Amino acid sequence: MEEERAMTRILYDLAGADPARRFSPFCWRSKMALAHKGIAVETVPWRFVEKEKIAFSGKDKVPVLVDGEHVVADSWAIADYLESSYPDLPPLFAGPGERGLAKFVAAWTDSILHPAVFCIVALDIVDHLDPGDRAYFRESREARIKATLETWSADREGHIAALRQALMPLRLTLKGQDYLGGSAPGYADYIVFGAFQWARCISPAVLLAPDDPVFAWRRRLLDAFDGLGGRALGYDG
Ligand SMILES: N[C@@H](CCC(=O)N[C@@H](CS)C(=O)NCC(=O)O)C(=O)O
Repeated sequence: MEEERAMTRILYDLAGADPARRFSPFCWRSKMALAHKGIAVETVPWRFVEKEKIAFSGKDKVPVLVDGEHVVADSWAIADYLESSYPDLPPLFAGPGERGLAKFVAAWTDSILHPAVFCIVALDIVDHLDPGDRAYFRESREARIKATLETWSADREGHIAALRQALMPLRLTLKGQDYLGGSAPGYADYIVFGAFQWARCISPAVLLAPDDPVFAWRRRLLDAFDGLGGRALGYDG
């Protein structure tokens, strides 16, 4: 670990059994934000039970960014850190107003979108986890949802229909503009995109219909930054 930290810039990034399978929605926010700014980073695969590996950050969750002397945990804190430390690189927020609105987007994503995606992909996550992570993931998530993952994720088709319904505000917005911030992508887009990357990297479920404006928006973001998202190990759904 000391060796890893001695290197310039590192992002601890949740991985499955295959270290190339990087499925954390929060880590995707940070990876897209770093790419948006054109900041190179080495990502280090991290598993749920490897708490001691990131204990130096004071947190038990990823993403954790180590940038030279600076250690920043939490995706929102990382976005703020990047904005304030690299003000000359392309901004993640067009201004303080857009940053404020992005807080709403994060709250909507965390409270509505993530639960809607989780009930579709929960069992696929278990299937792709490192064996050492499986019991921890199941116990911690079942305690949180107060149900078994199997009960929670029964009726996948019904959950996909409910997700598509929940996406209506996003769909209506993206009917009239290419990105949430207008004509160019910004941090609000990466927040929402992280949820779709979570699903795409871990589950063969098809979340979006090809004629949905959300589908075209996701395609644009999959192709951004030389296909950073699109090239990631995952499925085509
Ligand atoms: N608010 C945090 C949430 C980060 C988070 O929940 N990360 C998950 C991976 S997607 C995690 O590390 N979980 C560890 C655990 O559940 O023990 C952020 O925005 O970075």
